[in-house]
Amino acid sequence: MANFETVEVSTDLLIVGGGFGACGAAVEAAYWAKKNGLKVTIVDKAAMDRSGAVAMGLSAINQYVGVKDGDNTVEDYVRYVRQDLMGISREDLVYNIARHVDSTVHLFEKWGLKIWTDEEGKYVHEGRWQLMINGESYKIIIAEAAKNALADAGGEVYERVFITEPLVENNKVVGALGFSTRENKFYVFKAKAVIAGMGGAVHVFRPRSVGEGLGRSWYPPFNSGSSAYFTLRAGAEMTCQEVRFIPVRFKDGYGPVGAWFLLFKSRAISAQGGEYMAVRKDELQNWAPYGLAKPIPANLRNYLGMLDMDEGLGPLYMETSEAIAKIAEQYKEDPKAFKKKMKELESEAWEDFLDMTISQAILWASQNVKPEEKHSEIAACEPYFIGSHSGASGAWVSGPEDLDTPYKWGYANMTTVDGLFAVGDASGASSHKFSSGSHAEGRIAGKAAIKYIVEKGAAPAVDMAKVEELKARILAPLDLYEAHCNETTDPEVNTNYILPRQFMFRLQKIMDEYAGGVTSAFKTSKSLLERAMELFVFLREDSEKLGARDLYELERCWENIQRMWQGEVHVRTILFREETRWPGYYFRADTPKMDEANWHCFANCKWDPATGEWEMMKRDVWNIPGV
Ligand code: SFD
Ligand code: AMP
Repeated sequence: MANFETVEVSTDLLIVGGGFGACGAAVEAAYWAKKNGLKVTIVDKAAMDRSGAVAMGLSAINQYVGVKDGDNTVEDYVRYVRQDLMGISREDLVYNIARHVDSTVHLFEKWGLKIWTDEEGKYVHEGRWQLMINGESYKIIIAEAAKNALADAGGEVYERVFITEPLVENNKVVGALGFSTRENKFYVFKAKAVIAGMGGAVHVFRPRSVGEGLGRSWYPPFNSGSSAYFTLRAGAEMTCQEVRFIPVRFKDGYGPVGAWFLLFKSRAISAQGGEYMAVRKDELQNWAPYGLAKPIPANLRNYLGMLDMDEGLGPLYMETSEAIAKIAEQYKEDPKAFKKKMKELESEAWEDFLDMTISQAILWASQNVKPEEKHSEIAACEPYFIGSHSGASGAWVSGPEDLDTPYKWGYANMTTVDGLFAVGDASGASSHKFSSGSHAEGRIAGKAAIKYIVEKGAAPAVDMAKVEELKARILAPLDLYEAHCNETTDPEVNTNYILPRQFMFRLQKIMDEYAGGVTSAFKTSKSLLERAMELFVFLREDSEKLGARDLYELERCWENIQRMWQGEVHVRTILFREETRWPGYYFRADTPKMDEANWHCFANCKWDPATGEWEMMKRDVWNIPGV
């Protein structure tokens, strides 16, 4: 076996991941841990200052309810999420996050984040729920607060340690395993409770950009399905694994559209000039009641544009110049004021990208796009798994303790595995939490996890013989490569191992062609999905033959195994749900309609670590009474 030192770390609470959910968990858990003499440890595969989805920054905070200003109520937010997810959401979780999210945003401001304000000092809204920010350094600010809180409570931070397996004994989590991405060190974290916050997944589906553009995607290439893998392998029940997210974005640079649609009130049109949201309004009747209420769900907005593309009416364009001209029109009488407004709008347009998707600004510059003069192409991205945005996949977690919810078996945000909590993209059916809501959810889980440790936290009984076995399995790709690399002249071609890049291409081909990716126009069917399952048998078999040339490739191997699990659970769940509920995310051509009578429910599943068997199940949707 490759020679790796084993490093054992004992802690009370272990937080795996260092993104928005994890940072929220760290801040809150550190506070309660200090009061109770407990230790909190956080582990990120990257450097927390720039890790996860917000690495490049963001230009808006997408969840702010505005309770103190009387703008909205928490119940309004519950209705909004219900509507956007076509009726399928865990309203207890959405409610819990919504009632805490404003205080999280106020903390962000206190920690130094610049939220735009108007002349009266009020927050500038992008839309009803979104606030504009100067967010290039958003992640640094949030990570700094988490690190400060941990330092104050005597906690520990591990960066560049990649978490692979959960450690579970008798359905109780006792820690996690990982390895350093810089040195030959294998980590055994022993903990009384674990919070999973390792984001969502990208590159499960073949991305639009391949070859030299591989890695340019909307979702950050480094979130690889670790949360889904970790919770599934722990034996946790999962939910909404069929609900992928496909954002519409400025094409190829993946710049955000929210500011254009909501702040600038821009239209999107086909190459023929038709505004698909208006031209195809009648189609929305087929998706009643959700298609007929406002705002029209994100997937249905996508779907109307996709119908144009299917009919060969593409490309689709964002009418940026028209939108800018309309806003500036009111200053027309005063040439000086007009010029000033145009300059202001132009700079806002560029800042929107520079704050969060710099490559889109570079693409605009390289293609001579001036948004005030010329419209810009938009397109549906490849599918991603991001339960905190407008997707919903994640673990099935216990509801808030003080709410009369039917989904309650323990502490808030605890999965069905004792002591294992999930936040952000790792926790399912509570979409539209975004950066701020993920942080708020992290705070909720951080507090609950410490309570769990105080009340029930037993010393973790880690079976070191099992750890040794897992260590050998985790490091196996290095050994396999070493044993066979001299058998061929090109190390990329070998009958005894497969390198992670080729393995990823195989996974992506299956997902793209059979599970409704870009090249199959997001359409799939029972037969296609069943064929995907047949191909998965071979893929799973070959995952045991992954080879790694170095530490980086070892990480790539495990990232792709995690992607494979995310892909498989996705295929299984679309197969299970025999209807089409989220056209615009995926379309099951053999069951093309929404079936409220049979499928107004959650599609949940579970993998049994003892037997390796999968179980699929329906769970009822509960609406908060009176909401
Ligand atoms: O508008 C391991 N999001 C937006 N939210 C907003 O509030 N405003 C916006 O402007 C947003 N936009 C946006 C957004 C996301 C993306 C990808 C883009 C644009 C391009 C959503 C939020 O970013 C998202 O909701 C939160 O970040 C979710 O938080 P969390 O904690 O669930 O995930 P994370 O922040 O990505 O962090 C993941 C962490 O896990 C680490 N990690 N660590 C150890 N071992 C492993 N194996 C690991 N695997 C991953 C990561 O390093 C990271 O620290 S808009 O354009 O849509
Ligand atoms: P985006 O940049 O697309 O992620 O959007 C940012 C926020 O605005 C998210 O909360 C979206 O759900 C929302 N949003 C984007 N476009 C629209 C639209 N056309 N109508 C309603 N909400 C939107």
